[in-house]
Amino acid sequence: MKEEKRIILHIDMDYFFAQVEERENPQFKGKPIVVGADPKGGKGRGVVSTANYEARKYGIKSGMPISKAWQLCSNAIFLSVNIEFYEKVSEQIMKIVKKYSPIYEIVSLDEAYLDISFCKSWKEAENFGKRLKREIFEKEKLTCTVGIGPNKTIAKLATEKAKPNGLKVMKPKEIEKFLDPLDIEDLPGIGLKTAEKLKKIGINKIFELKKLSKEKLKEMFGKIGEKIWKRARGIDEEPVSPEEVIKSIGRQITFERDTRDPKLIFGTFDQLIKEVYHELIENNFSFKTITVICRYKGFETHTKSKTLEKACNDLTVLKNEAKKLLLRFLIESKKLIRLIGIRVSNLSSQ
Ligand code: DCP
Ligand code: CA
Ligand code: CA
Repeated sequence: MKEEKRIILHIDMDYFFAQVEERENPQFKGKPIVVGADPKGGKGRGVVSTANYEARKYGIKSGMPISKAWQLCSNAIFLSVNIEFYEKVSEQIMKIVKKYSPIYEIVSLDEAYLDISFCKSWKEAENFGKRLKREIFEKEKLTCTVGIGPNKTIAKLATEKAKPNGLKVMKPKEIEKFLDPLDIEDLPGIGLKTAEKLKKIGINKIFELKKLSKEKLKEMFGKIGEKIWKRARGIDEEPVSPEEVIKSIGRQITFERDTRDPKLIFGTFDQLIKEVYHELIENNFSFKTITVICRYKGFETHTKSKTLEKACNDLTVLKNEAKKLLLRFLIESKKLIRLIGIRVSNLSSQ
């Protein structure tokens, strides 16, 4: 089958939660803003959700303990996560995004792909991206970054490269030069586990990865080996596919550093539970199954689930059951924890 030439656009809002806060509170403009758990004078539990670029200058990042962010810049403006509001803003943004192509895929609150293969040239696609950026800025007073390329992987990488408030078109002939020096884990679609395995045999950069044959990669990783071989060459056939019916609602967070600190772990977990709960209520769902995800240092990932007798939408039940599951992880293993997550599934409408 002859591969069709495609043009894919990726859009990602700049420092999303913090930028929304900046917009709502113009008096904060130009000051470092940290959105996340309550720092409680440096004793707070939980993590940073995101920070604006002024705060990032101090080294503050998503996933960092809020207490560390406080150490780095106690003068920053610390704000709690107003997830319901960011969801509303996201809806407005996505309404605009969807107008630009009938083939769209919303990946998260602040991120989406559009298939804009109807553009006749890269130049036309670039102007298209500019128009989208302008409309979002005019209507929502928020900046975003747009990446355009022949597939999703390349479009996303172009966005990363152009951040913040940028627009980058990556044409097929520029891909090789761009990809070769990147670290293997920069390649979307290469999981952390895969990257770890490759590093063990001395492969750190994409150009090194390209030295492995398709057969060798298949031998190492099975079916996805071929996908990796393709990705390293900038090939990605994944279609832009519209939203599916919601089957589960989940949130997870990777800690900036692997940790065993129960205050940090449970504080973060509380944040995640609240976010999942809000989305559940927003969509008028009840859940029956709760799943807790735990990834240890070294990328070993485990899940534990509990299915209730009856569907429910009670926050206390969710909290209690989820915490019991998480506690079992902490008791069973002494390993450092890299990531925790929570998901509710078996959803029904109320
Ligand atoms: N988020 C979070 N916890 C994380 C990462 C992100 O709560 N560990 C939330 C806050 C972000 C939003 O998701 O604003 C979008 O995440 P991004 O990774 O796109 O990061 P930002 O939009 O904040 O910054 P950037 O400008 O780098 O895209
Ligand atoms: Ca973003
Ligand atoms: Ca994003």
